[in-house]
Amino acid sequence: MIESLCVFCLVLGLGISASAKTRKKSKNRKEVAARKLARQEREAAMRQSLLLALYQTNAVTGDFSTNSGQQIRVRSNSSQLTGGAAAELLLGSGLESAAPGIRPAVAAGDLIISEFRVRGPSGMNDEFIEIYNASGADHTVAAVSGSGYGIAASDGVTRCSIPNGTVIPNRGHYLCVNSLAYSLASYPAGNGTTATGDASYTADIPDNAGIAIFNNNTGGASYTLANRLDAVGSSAEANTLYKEGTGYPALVPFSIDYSFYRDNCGKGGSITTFGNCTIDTPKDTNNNAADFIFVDTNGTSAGAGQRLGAPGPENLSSPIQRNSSISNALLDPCVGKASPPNQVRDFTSDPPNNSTFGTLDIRRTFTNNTGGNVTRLRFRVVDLTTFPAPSGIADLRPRTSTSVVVTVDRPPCGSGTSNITVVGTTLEQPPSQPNGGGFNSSLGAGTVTLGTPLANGASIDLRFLLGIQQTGNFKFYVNVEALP
Ligand SMILES: [Ca+2]
Ligand SMILES: [Ca+2]
Repeated sequence: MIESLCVFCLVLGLGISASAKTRKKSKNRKEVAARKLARQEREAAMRQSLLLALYQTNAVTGDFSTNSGQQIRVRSNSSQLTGGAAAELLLGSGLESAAPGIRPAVAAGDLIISEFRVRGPSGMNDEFIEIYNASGADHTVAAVSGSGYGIAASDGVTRCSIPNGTVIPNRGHYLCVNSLAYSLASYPAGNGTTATGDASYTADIPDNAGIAIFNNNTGGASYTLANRLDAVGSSAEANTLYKEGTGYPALVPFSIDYSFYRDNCGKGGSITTFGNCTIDTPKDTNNNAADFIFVDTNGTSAGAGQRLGAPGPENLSSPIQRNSSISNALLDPCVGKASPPNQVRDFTSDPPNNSTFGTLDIRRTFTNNTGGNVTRLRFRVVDLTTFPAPSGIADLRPRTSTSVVVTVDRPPCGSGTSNITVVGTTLEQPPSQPNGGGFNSSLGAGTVTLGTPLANGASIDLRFLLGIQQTGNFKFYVNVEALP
């Protein structure tokens, strides 16, 4: 069962021409390498410009026919959404209550590397490694040897240790960062906390090098396959201990705001694959190339797939996926899901806000069924149509919205209406997302706080505002992340 919320589906066509790569030789290798990097970064910048330019030049597509399922037809030249089955907000089934079992020892796959990068806008040391508890229960760290679990790069050098006794909640995270240049420490996390490292290091991890987590931090001969919990590395990594399968496609080392994160929808980050997500937790088939999705905030082509998205590092304080205990319903159950006020199509062009063809505004009512207060609530985009969407597929850009008052009819239908406030959601930054959000971006419901929690059984009306850079069929799935 999938716990993702499908919030929708839109259009314009973008053709990104593959940039030609020129290769020049020089006698001085160092100089060549430096120049190559500079050229690659220029090209990355050009791609960004191209992306922006295309916003201006795309022609509006007319009426789009749709398939069934999650897709919705959008008429870009009229004020009406056309028929088609509206997308569902799907809530999950119960991964919520993990059996409180005692595990004899940590096993491979219990703790996995769920997201990482080894370079960023602040350079080669702008790195983080996020660990996820996939064991199905809260996990108390108890190393086989040494003082904790070790997170090491393929040079065999331990970068971070997770100390014995540390409790990582079921589906919770632990964050290891390079303190020299990690640039996402201000990304929102829990109540008043941000995505600072739970542990840190200073030794650079080379581009495309592998990383692994072990059941000990003794290192040396104790870093073996038998002691390994998980690994991720590129196809350029020679040491198979530090990757699974042949590895993710090696990256051209641009200093961009990128990350690799584990697919938690089941479509491999495909922009064009419609239909419900098939999973809602990080995928680990022990094949890095199939499990990880590359994203960056400019939709750059760096060798491992191209899609607009954002890093989203999570630490011990970050909210945890609770799809199954926070339900959602139509804002106005008396009308269809694709009709106002549940879904509003605004055709006002607003290029500076990544909404050249207007916006799609999706409103839903969320109810806290966790059994206690919710003090932090946000939504992570696990699947959507976005840049670079081919013609006929919408290019959506999740963006920050403010609260609006709307009129709703609520059961018993037809017996009178009322005005309610639909609370806006905030695209969480950093990372700066000047092109709007994308895959793995998060949208926070800022009115839910420690001081103003959402009580058990209580509901909140929220909206998701999506800029439209190209019209067409669309999809939009999110995971609910919350804290008690
Ligand atoms: Ca690095
Ligand atoms: Ca694995």
